[in-house]
Amino acid sequence: MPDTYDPAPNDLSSFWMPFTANRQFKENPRMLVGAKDMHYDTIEGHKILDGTAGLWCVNAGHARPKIVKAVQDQVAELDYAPAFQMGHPKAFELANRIASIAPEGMNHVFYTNSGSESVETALKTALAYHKVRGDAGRTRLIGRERGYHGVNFGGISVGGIVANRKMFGTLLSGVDHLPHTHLPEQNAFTKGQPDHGAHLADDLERIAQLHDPSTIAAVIIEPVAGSTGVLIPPKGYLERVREICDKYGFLLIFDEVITGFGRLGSPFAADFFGVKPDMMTTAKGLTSGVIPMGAVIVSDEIHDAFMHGPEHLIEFFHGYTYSGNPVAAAAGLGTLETYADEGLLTRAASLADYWQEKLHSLADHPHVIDIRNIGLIGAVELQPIEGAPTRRAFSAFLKAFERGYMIRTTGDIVALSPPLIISTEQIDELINCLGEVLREID
Ligand code: PXG
Repeated sequence: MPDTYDPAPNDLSSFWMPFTANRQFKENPRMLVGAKDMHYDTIEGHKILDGTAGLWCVNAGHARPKIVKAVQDQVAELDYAPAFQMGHPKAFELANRIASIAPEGMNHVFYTNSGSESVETALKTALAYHKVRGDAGRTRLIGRERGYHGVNFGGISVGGIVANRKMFGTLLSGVDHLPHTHLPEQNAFTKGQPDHGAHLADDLERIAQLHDPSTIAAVIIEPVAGSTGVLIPPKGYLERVREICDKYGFLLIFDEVITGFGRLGSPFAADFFGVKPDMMTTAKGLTSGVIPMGAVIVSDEIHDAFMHGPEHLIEFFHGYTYSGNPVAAAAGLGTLETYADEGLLTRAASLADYWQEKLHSLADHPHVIDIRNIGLIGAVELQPIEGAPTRRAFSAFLKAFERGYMIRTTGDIVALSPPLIISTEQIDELINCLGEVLREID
């Protein structure tokens, strides 16, 4: 480190920030310099209650001792090992542990470094799976309107968030989309899964007939759509999607980047809803956000289909320099151990009723047009200001931050997803703050 190193940056211009209003931020930066358990520390010395688990990832809370120690020890012991044609024990150990909490028959793990890479990996695995089985005509991929599957080309092609797609040309070909499931007229203010909307899954039948079922490789959906503003699957919807996939031989990919690792009160949304996909994409909670890491959890059937041919040959031409990186694997092991020690993968189930009641107490507050919740996820949708969409929610975000609370907004929706260690008193604090902010903003 040079002698002149200054830990407080005094020039913000070089860092082009992701998904950020750069000019506005740099005029008035919100700088975090520390974190412990449920709180961040700002550079000004204020404490901020983390109502969003960072970006839906810090499920174990911040700076948890076992994770910190696992990372510190690992970086000193084995910092990096080549990921191709070489191994190190912790990547195998972590894969076994992931398989042990995954649904039955999903015992294989392909490592990535992010949710976006998990999605690309799952889509490529689906295409290659059909090809190695001699069904190479299955090349189409089906996503869903308002879906978020990261920011790489496959992910934005099957994704359905217009702003994330419209700048980037023609995207992947051979993609179609199911309709989203947001039906505010019928379902507004539903607690948990809405009653109406299972029929929207039948659109997959129409898509199947339109393209011919034998051309479709896979369907990818978020069991609970997060990024778009928390859309909860209507009762019976996921079951119906699974049924249609089975009928025609489509692989079903659950994008569990947000729902994986305890967010709903079970290890995965697949467990929560009792619907088993063929692959699950994960990231975020796998390492509680500490070190970038993702994993695609794959059914035995898919994995085994690749294990043919001469044994000296590479079975799948895919992988990343950092697939199963030792420090990330150690972070994953420390994280899973913390989840197990503290029962965090099921803790949201015991908090869900309390969370739901508190959240829905905001129903009569100004600007609120819908409230949605499931597990430890909540969304409060606000009436947009006419001619200035997103402004109302963004001012709620700024006001909450001033008061010491981190919330997240997308469009005019406030999304909440606190670390799974949150106490009931902290839930009260967070929701009370949001209530006050809603009364205060225009
Ligand atoms: N799939 C899903 C379902 C996600 O939610 C990704 C893929 C991509 O993950 P990476 O690790 O490449 O970012 C995500 C990410 C928000 C928010 O505020 C959501 C995400 C990321 C950042 C912010 O809703 N989801």
